[in-house]
Order: sequence, then C-alpha cells, then structure tokens
Amino acid sequence: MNWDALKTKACAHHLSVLGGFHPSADDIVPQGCQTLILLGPNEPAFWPAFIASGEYTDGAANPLDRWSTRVVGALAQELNATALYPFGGAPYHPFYTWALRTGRIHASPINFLVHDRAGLFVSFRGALCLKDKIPLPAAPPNPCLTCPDQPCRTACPVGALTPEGYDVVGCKDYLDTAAGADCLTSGCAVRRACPVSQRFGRIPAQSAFHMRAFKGD
Ligand code: B12
Ligand code: SF4
Ligand code: SF4
Repeated sequence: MNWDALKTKACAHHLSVLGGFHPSADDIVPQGCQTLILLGPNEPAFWPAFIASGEYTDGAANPLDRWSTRVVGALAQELNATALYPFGGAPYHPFYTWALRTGRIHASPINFLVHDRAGLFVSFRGALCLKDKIPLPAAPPNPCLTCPDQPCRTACPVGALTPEGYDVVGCKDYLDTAAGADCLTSGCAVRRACPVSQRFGRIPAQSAFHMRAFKGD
C-alpha cells in the first residue's frame, strides 16, 4: 500500500485522505499501529453520496456516524487496517492531537483546526491504523502563516469564537435568534471567512446539517 493507492481507494468511498503520521511512543494509538491516517469527507462529492445512502434516508438517529462506521469500516477491512472514529461518546479518541501530528493540519488563531486544502472546514469521519509504515508526502506550509488579514479572528458576529476562546453557550444562544439563521443555514461564519475554506467547495446544505446537529435540533 502506498499513499497514492490509499487516496484512490478512499476516494472510491467518497472519503479524502487528510494526512497521516508515524506514531511514536508518546502517541495514544492502538498497539501495532505503524501509520495513522485521518479520513474526511471528499467534498463536494461526499454530500450527494451521503444523502442517497440508507443511513440518511432511513430516518433513524445519527445517520452520519452510522454512514462513517459502515464506509470507513469497509475501507479498513479492504486494507487490513483498524478503523477508529471521532464520535461514540467519551472518552474520545484524540483526533485534534492526531490532526496536529500530521503536520498539515494546524491550530488556527481561533484554535479550530485548519487544513491546507479544507481550511477551517476540515473534519474527520474516521482514522485508519495501518500495520505498515508507509512513506508520507511532505506537508504543505501552514496557510495561516501567509494569511494577511486572518479574518477568522473577527468574523463571529457575536464574538463567541475568537483567539480568546469559544463561548459555546453564547454561540448557541445566537443560533436561536433570527440573525443567527445565517450561521445555521450556511455554516459558522468564522469557518466560512477563511480564504482556504472558501476555495474548498463545501455545500451549504452539508454545513446546515452539522449546525442543526450541533444546536441540538
Ligand atoms: C466534544 C467536541 C465538541 C464540543 C466541545 C469542543 C471543545 N471545547 O473541545 C462542542 C460540542 C462544543 C463541539 C462543537 C463543534 N465541533 Co467538535 N468535537 C468534539 C469531539 C467529539 C471531542 C473532543 C475531545 O474531547 N477529544 C478528546 C481529547 C482528549 O483529545 P484531543 O481532541 O486531541 O484534545 C485536544 C482538543 O480538545 C484541544 N482543545 C482544547 N480546547 C479546545 C477548544 C476548541 C474550540 C478546539 C477546536 C480544540 C480544543 O486541546 C486538546 C489537547 O490538544 C471532537 C472529536 C474528537 N474525537 O476529538 C470534535 C471536533 C473537535 N469538533 C469538530 C467540529 C467540526 C465541531 C463543530 C464545528 C461541528 C458543527 N458545526 O456542528 C462544532 C463547532 C460549532 C461551530 N461554531 O461551528 C471537529 C474539528 C473541526 C475543526 N476544524 O477544528 C472534530 C475533530 C470532530 C470531527 N469529526 O471532525 N465539539
Ligand atoms: S482565516 Fe487565515 S489565519 Fe484564519 S484559519 Fe484561515 S488561513 Fe488561518
Ligand atoms: S456559528 Fe456563528 S455564532 Fe457560533 S461561533 Fe460560528 S460565527 Fe459565531
């Protein structure tokens, strides 16, 4: 298995390989994991595939988590790897820390993760633990270092998400107001303000789906 073959196989499942790393003794990973790979939705193709799936249309709870379990699980089986998921309740697997370990996903000025291609819209559907140490490509530069205006710092209309922290209650209160409909239907204004996110092609309906889940509707 090599990086390009992995990307091709993931793409066939509407997933994107967002980065990987070779765990050291300090990393919290399953025993025998030689390479950890982070998978996200392959956007924009992912959304039409997901809403056509049985998990989305059956009306049962947690459709995206169930879709991820089936699809990432199948990919893991194909690759003789172990699948791990970011959801499922505490204690959570440390996806944030793993993301930083890839060297191509960074802590942005507002601490949400930022990826060289997905920007602040980066998110994970699962991880693969490979038994082999596969060569990884060099990480592209951190986009924040060449982002002159850093609009993420000031884009939240109520100052709930800034470099000083994330006021989750303040954010959710705003989503309950008429003015908050923009964040609710198009996605977090901070994540949308990032120039890298804007080039990514995230479908607003996908953001609306996540925002509804976040708000608890
Ligand atoms: C609990 C949780 C939340 C909580 C609390 C977040 C918090 N304060 O950390 C709440 C419900 C608020 C939340 C909200 C969202 N989250 Co969240 N969340 C998680 C979850 C499930 C667990 C985090 C955790 O405890 N990990 C276990 C700890 C031990 O390990 P760790 O993650 O490596 O720990 C580091 C981080 O917690 C970090 N950290 C500490 N404080 C904070 C604060 C913030 C704001 C961040 C980003 C990180 C962070 O420091 C720790 C050490 O390095 C992770 C998935 C996961 N498994 O990690 C997603 C995750 C962090 N969330 C994610 C997302 C997408 C969101 C939402 C944007 C989703 C949405 N729109 O519906 C929203 C934000 C709403 C918005 N404004 O758009 C993404 C990351 C996105 C990004 N670009 O950074 C993750 C990785 C899930 C995924 N499947 O991709 N989330
Ligand atoms: S807006 Fe600029 S500084 Fe903020 S996360 Fe995006 S690239 Fe980084
Ligand atoms: S969803 Fe809207 S209110 Fe909440 S942090 Fe993002 S921009 Fe601010």
